[in-house]
Amino acid sequence: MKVVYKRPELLTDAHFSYCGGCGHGIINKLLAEIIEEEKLSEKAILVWPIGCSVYADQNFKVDSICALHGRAPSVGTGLKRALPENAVIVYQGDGDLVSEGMAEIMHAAIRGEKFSVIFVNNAIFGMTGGQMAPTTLLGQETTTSPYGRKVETSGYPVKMAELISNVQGCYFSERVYVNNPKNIMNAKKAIRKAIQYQMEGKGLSFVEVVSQCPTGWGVKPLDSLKMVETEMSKEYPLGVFKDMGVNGN
Ligand SMILES: Cc1ncc(C[n+]2csc(CCOP(=O)(O)OP(=O)(O)O)c2C)c(N)n1
Ligand code: SF4
Repeated sequence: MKVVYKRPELLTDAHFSYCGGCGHGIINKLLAEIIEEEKLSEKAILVWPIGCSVYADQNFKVDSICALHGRAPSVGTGLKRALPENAVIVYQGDGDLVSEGMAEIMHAAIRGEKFSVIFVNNAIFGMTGGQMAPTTLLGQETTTSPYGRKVETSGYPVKMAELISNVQGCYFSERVYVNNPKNIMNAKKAIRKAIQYQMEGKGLSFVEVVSQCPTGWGVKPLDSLKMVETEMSKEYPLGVFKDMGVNGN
């Protein structure tokens, strides 16, 4: 019988600790597939954040390290500078990257550090109980914005993929979704490209993955998939915001 799908060998037998319907599990699986297909199993070093994905190091049979909240880009910087032949992949949630660690990621881009970032934007602090993040949508109800996020008190949602694309040291920035098969395939292409650019010695490569968090959003998993199109896409459109490999912009 022809095998059309199998679990990536790079994944352990450990069960993912994510809630049912969470986007993190899909992104983890894509990452495992790409590392395997690009034959980087011996070279990949994953830098995990603080957040729901913190236990993912139990899922991957590759070298990894967990950084303090928001500090993954600084850990990635040290690793990549010390081990330039390795593939350093920094994985961060939106609370971690935008709230706690905005300075770290921006300065890593400003310095043109040569690692890849997978930025998982679910518009909420997932692990700690669904509090408002800098990426929370206007009007979105969270445990710390029970009447909806307001501009007057909390400002505007941060569009990281656009913002970082304006930094000279950023080589590649794209936003993708993981809410249906077509978008998942495109997400895989973007993450693969980011890692390939790193292996070619280019500057920072950044992929923002808009990810469903049914638990934090207080909806059923299927409805969370729809909300990516109906709610998240208005603030966070799909797009390639910078690709120096294609047009040098
Ligand atoms: C310095 C510091 N501040 C706060 C916390 C508490 N904390 C742990 S996880 C987390 C939220 C993570 O949210 P996000 O990065 O969006 O990831 P998600 O859980 O949604 O995947 C917070 C605030 C911490 N561990 N360290
Ligand atoms: S709280 Fe949200 S981000 Fe965390 S595992 Fe559950 S669905 Fe995923």
